[in-house]
Amino acid sequence: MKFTAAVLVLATLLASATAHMALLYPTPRGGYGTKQYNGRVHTWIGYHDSKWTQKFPCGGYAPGPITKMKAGQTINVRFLASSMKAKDIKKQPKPTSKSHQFSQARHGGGTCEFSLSYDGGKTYHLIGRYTKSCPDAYYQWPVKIPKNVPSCNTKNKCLFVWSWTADILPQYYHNCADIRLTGVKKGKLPKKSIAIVDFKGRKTNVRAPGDGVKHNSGKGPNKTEVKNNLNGVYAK
Ligand SMILES: *[C@@H]1O[C@H](CO)[C@@H](O)[C@H](O)[C@H]1NC(C)=O
Ligand SMILES: [Cu+2]
Repeated sequence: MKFTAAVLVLATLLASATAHMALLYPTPRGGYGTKQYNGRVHTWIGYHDSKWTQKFPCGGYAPGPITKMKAGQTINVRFLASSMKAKDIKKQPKPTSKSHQFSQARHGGGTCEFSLSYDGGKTYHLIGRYTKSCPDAYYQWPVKIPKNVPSCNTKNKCLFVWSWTADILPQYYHNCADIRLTGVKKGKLPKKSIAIVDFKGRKTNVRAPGDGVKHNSGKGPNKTEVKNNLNGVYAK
């Protein structure tokens, strides 16, 4: 009995060490299915264990697979919860009932920001944002690449970035997908950057407002914010 309890506690600790959220599509550095995948991609910046320290930017992973994107294209972003089954990773799951769901460490939601970096994570250009109910693996989150951005083809420098400031914990997540972007001549990048908080050298104890839903799916993307994302409202 004692042994079983100890094993259970250990199993729970191990699960909680990796039970967070990550970018699933576009595939980030260190993401599911990549060579560097070590299960740590869904940890916050500053997380460390005996094998790994999650660093800023991009978790500290080496460049990964390249996703091609075009100016004006809508990217239907997907998220990974560590308890998702292969079939739910393969095909976008929809919330059907509260009792039959995979668990997601959503931390009460928070603010997700989406940005482009053309310099490998030195500077960021905000292109999209969802507040309160993000992230959630039971939904897709449309983000539009602005139609007037320049091309980006420099090896290892072009990134589509998801950052998340969680609600119930002061944790900051940062995943980067390597991209090749076909843009326009004399294009312009949005001027606003992203929030970069909650790790050493940055403003700490920052929590974004959330939806209060911790492990189940929430209500998904706010409809007004979907429109805003598709209309480039955040990409100024
Ligand atoms: C949806 O987003 C809009 C625009 O940001 C905001 O005014 C509204 O309160 C949000 N609705 C909910 C239910 O959070
Ligand atoms: Cu977490």
